Amino acid sequence: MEKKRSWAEPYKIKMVEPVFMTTEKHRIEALEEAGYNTFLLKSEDVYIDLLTDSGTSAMSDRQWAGLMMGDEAYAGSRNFYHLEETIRKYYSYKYVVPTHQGRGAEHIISKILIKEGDYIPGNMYFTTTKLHQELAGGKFVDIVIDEAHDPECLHKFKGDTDLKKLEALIDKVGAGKIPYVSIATTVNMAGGQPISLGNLKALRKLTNKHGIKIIHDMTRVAENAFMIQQNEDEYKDKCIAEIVYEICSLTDGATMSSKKDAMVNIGGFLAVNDPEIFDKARNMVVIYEGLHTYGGMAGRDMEALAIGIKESVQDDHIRARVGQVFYLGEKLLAMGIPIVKPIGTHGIFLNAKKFLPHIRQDEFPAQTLAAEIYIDSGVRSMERGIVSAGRNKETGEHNYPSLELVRLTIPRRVYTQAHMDVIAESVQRVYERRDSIRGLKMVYEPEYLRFFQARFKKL
Ligand code: PM9
Repeated sequence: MEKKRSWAEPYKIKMVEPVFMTTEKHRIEALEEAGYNTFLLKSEDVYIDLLTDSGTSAMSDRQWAGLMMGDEAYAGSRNFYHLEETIRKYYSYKYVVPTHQGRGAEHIISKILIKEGDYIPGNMYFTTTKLHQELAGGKFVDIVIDEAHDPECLHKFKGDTDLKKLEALIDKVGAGKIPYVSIATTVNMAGGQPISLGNLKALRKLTNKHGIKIIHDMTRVAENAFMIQQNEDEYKDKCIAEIVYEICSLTDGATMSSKKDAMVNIGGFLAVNDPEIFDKARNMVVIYEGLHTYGGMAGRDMEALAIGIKESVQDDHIRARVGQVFYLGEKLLAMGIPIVKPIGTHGIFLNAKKFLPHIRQDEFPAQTLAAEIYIDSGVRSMERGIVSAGRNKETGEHNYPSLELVRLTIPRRVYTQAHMDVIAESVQRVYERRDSIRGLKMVYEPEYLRFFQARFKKL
C-alpha cells in the first residue's frame, strides 16, 4: 500500500505582517476594558486572531494586481461587468446586485420577498439573516435535521434539512405564507456543517411542488462543495467548480458575503434568476447601498472579488484551506478537548457546555471560555451560544440554544501550521485549569445582535 503523503499550501508567502505577543497582565487589563467581549478588543492587543474568517483572508498577488485595475467610474464600471460575468459563469445566477457585504443583500431580499406574518424556514438560523427576516415581518423556523443540534453526533451532512419539518410547516400555515426556504452552505451556527446535494435536490422537488423559492446563503459554498466531494459518493470525481455550480443551479437566488469564500476584505452581492425580483432589487439598492453597478463597493474591490471567486473554486486551494482546519481539529481531539464533531470547514467549535459544565448557560460559558483563552495566549475567538442567540421576541427571555460554542475561526491563507500548534496548546492549558474558571454576568445589552457589543463582568 502506498504511504500517505502530506499536503502543503498551494502558495508561498511573499509579504508578511508582524504580530506581537503581549504579557498576561496586559491582556487581563485589555479584556476588562473590553467588557469580556472579544469583539471589543483592539486588534493590536491580539496575537493570533481567530475572531472570524470574514474579511480577514489574505488576498493573492492576482487580487492585489486587480486592485490596480479598478475602474472607479460612478456608473458602469468595467469591474462590475467582470464580476457579473464571473458570477454567471461560476455560480449560475443570471442577475447581480452588488452590496457592501452579506447583510446588505439580506436586507434587500428580505424586504422584497417577506410580508408581515410570513414564515421563513431554514437550515438553522444565522444572526444577521434572521434579524433581517424579522425586521421585514417574518418569523424564522428551524428545519435543520435534529442531528445538527447535537455536537457529538457524527452525521456527515448536519446542514441537511428535515423535509418532514418543512411539510409540517406547510400543512400548518400554508405554502402561501412561506415566500422561500433559506439554505446556508455551510451552516455556520452548527459548526460549519455542510448540506448534501442529495438533500438539496429533494428539497428542490418539494419546494417546486408547492411553488416555494429557495434563497441560498452562499457564504461558504466552496467549502460545502469540498465536503460533498469528500463524502457524497456520486460527486467524488467532480471538481469543486462543478459542484458549486450545481448547488447554485438548484436555488432561485443567493445572498453572498464575499468576505469569506471569495477572500476579499469587503463586499457582497445579491444574485437572482427572476427578472422581476432583480428589477425591484436594482431599484432598492440605490436607496440603501449605492448605484446598481457598485452597490457600496469600489471598482477595485469588485475586481479583487471577481478574481477571488475564481481562486475559491480551485481544488488545491480548498483542500489546503479545509485541511488546515482539520489539522487543528484533529490535534484538539487527540488532546481530549470537547469540540463539535465532525470537524467543520471554517473553524473549530469548542463545546463550552462540556468544557465548563459547572457554569450555567445564563452565566455565559462560551463567552467565559473565549475570554479565558484570550488571557492565556492572546488568541482571540468568538462566542456562538446564548449571547449570539439573543432573546425571544415574545417573552423577552434569553433564547437557550442547545449549542453553546466558542469558535476558533481560521482566516484563509493567513496562518501557518505552527500557529495551529500554538492555538491547540493554549486551549489545552485552559482545559487543564477549567475547574477554577467562573462565569460572567451581562452588564450592558444592546437591542440588536447583542453579541457584537454586549459587556460583561466576572462573577
Ligand atoms: N458571518 C462570521 O464571523 C461575520 C459577522 S457575524 C459574527 O461568521 C453567514 C452564514 C455568515 C455571515 C457573516 C453573514 C453576513 C451571512 N451569512 O458579515 O454581512 O457567516 O458580510 O455577512 C460572520 P456579512
